[in-house]
Amino acid sequence: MGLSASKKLSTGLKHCTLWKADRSPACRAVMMSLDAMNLSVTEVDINIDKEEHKTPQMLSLNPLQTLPVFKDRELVLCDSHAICTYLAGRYCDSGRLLPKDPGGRSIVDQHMHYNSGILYPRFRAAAYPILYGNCKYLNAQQIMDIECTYYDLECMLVGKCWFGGSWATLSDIIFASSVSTLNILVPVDKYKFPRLSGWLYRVSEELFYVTANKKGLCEFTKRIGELPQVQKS
Ligand SMILES: N[C@@H](CCC(=O)N[C@@H](CS)C(=O)NCC(=O)O)C(=O)O
Repeated sequence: MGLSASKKLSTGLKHCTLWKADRSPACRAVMMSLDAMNLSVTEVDINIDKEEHKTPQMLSLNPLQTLPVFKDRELVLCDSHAICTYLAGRYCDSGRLLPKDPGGRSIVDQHMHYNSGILYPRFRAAAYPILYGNCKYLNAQQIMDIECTYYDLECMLVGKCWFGGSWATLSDIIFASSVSTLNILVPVDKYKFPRLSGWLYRVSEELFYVTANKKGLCEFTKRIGELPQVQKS
């Protein structure tokens, strides 16, 4: 990687607050976006296991009882994709993470819809029964559904190193949070999915991944690992 894994001096947005839990992939997407844009906000850690996301204060911000929650003065946003695009549009001039041209922008939107509509629900279906129920393993259907998404992503990467094109954009950040987490449940097979596995390696070398994804991913892995061995059948 070459660069130090410590955070660079960032632009502080003192009027912005992020309520988050590091083990949540949706929260890590926002945290990586902030680091990639070299922005910092007030961060409040919420313990999901203690149901701190369901307190009256949190419910008044987000009745959906999910994290992340982001506040910029009067504006409250409760979806990681919306938060990431808001931050890029409002506080990042370069257009590098979120292209300014409508075509490039809609490619990122397309990836976000895929993440929100396909990838995340499959993560939830596989992980929640283990995290919050008595389930101790993934069933064959859950594994197949996750591998189908790996296949989709493998196809999206034909002829490309990054999902958006020549460099990492918000598409890669959003997918990095989901795929690195799914990879704990169903490892990305480098023979079946060589492009996806190469991309996961490449994105894991990015500074934003090191500073904002690794710790929470370890927490998630530990939480899953506290349970008896996850069986793949
Ligand atoms: N579409 C939402 C999903 C948010 C979501 O479901 N967050 C999870 C954590 S990854 C959550 O807060 N779950 C609450 C719970 O586990 O009770 C987003 O991208 O922000």
